[in-house]
Amino acid sequence: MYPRSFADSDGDGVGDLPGIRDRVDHLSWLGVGAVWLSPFFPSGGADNGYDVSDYRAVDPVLGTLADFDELVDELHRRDIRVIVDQIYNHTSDEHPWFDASRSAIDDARRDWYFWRSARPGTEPGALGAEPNDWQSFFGGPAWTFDERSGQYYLHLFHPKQPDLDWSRDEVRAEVHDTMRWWLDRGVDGFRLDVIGLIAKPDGLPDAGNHRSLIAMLVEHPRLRDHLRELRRSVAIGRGARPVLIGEMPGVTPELARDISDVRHDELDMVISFDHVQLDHGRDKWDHRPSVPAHLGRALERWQTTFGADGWNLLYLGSHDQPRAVSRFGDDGELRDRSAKTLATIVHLLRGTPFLYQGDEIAMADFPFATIDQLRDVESLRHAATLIEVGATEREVIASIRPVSRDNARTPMQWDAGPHAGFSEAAPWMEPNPDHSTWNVVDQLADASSVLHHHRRLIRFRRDHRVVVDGDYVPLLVSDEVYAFARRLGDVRLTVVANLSDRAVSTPALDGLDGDLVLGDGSGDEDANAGLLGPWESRVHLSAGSTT
Ligand code: ISL
Repeated sequence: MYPRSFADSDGDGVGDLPGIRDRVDHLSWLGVGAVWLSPFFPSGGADNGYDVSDYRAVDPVLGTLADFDELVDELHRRDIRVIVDQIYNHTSDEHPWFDASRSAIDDARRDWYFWRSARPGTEPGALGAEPNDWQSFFGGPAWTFDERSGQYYLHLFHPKQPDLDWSRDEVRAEVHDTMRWWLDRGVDGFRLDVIGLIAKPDGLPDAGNHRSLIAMLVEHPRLRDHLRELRRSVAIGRGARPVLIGEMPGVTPELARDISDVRHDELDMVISFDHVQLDHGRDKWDHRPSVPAHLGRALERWQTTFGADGWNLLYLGSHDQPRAVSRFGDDGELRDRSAKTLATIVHLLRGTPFLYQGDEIAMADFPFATIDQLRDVESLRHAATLIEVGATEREVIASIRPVSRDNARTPMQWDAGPHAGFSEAAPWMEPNPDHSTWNVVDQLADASSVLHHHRRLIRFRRDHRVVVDGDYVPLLVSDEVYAFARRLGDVRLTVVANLSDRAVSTPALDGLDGDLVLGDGSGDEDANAGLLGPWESRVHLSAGSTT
């Protein structure tokens, strides 16, 4: 969850930790096993908390450490585990380590970060004088010139997010220490922000382009050494093994499988990106509306590459992605159905499903119309770049709307009332006007809602070992249909999903004669067994002696 957008307890328009505590019933009713909290630490404010200025404190806007402890207790009382986000590829430029580092060339912390002089033969600070050709994720060079010391520092993200040098022993020791400190406070695991980017090749060679840069970093062998060392050092002397989830843009299914293979002692799960980049052209702004069949193919590729090894992390939405129902489904007429079918797939594949806040009620993309409705640094930087080359506001919005991270960050839609029940005051981002019909209260009252469907899926997983332990059996990926089975002993679970807005004939597949255990509530399955309605999905279980 994204704490700023989940629930506001003190009426300042920004979500906070006590707000989450007040809503723990929702999580517990739904049946979630763990929550991953996006950053709530003091920060430089450039990237909504992903630029940390103090790793061992709470941003006063979001609460206090006492609020955090209370939240952890409350979640633990409901058997919900707590995963905190840890951001160590970079700090904020306002972190005391960076203050020290930039204070003088001979400061003891100078080499905790990457400082380099201008390319030989160039004028320091001039265009093209950056030490190498690396580009930042948010656009523009990944280097910023520091007038005072006459050198550049590296930032793969915003200039206010300087990269830490993980080859320094002291840096890694600080990271391990801080993670142990959070474990001592009672957390159960970590989500490691862009951990795939921490190992920088010696000499920082040119990369050619952004894709090659990412590949060069994520494939760097030293990354795996860092991960093993981190696992050993944070887990040492503890009974329970903290879960480690690493975010890795550019990761291949083969690498993710190996890194998440328990025998290698690196990470438990890897956040991957293939399936959320299907609608990217040259880059994310070069948007190619997604073809649902491609989603089936991408998921299938990951499932079959993993086979029985490693462990997949399954997700369709996050705080960095547009809304799943808008991107992969149909947020018009078929919103309810497509959201249910997408959920059915994600919950029943092999791996651990991650559900992003609001997706449980099929929250959709925001109808952005003006630039001042945007908040995200990435969207705003892109808008500025377009305006510089003469784009109109309408053109800017058209480019940003289907892909902006802002889509995921609008306030959680609790009810149809003012501010969607998120806050008593005007929220930091405008709530989606559709909260009048798409909200938690209304869906709670309707047993056929998307919300109830998610709850049934979560229960189903708890009640049926085949969902957790079963093998993945590929069945069919066509332009409309994605079908797969899970098999454990003589139990077979068969999932068939129509990912299109047209009715199609039900494919002839083994397993469809099993009991229909989960439909999408559309009732089509009774009307015509030979057809799969638009976005309809069915789940059949042929139960043997073990379930
Ligand atoms: O969001 C993206 C593209 O729109 C990704 O490239 C994203 O920047 C990348 O996955 C890294 O994300 C993580 O680190 C960023 C932060 O802005 C994201 O919110 C976070 O999830 C920098 O810390």
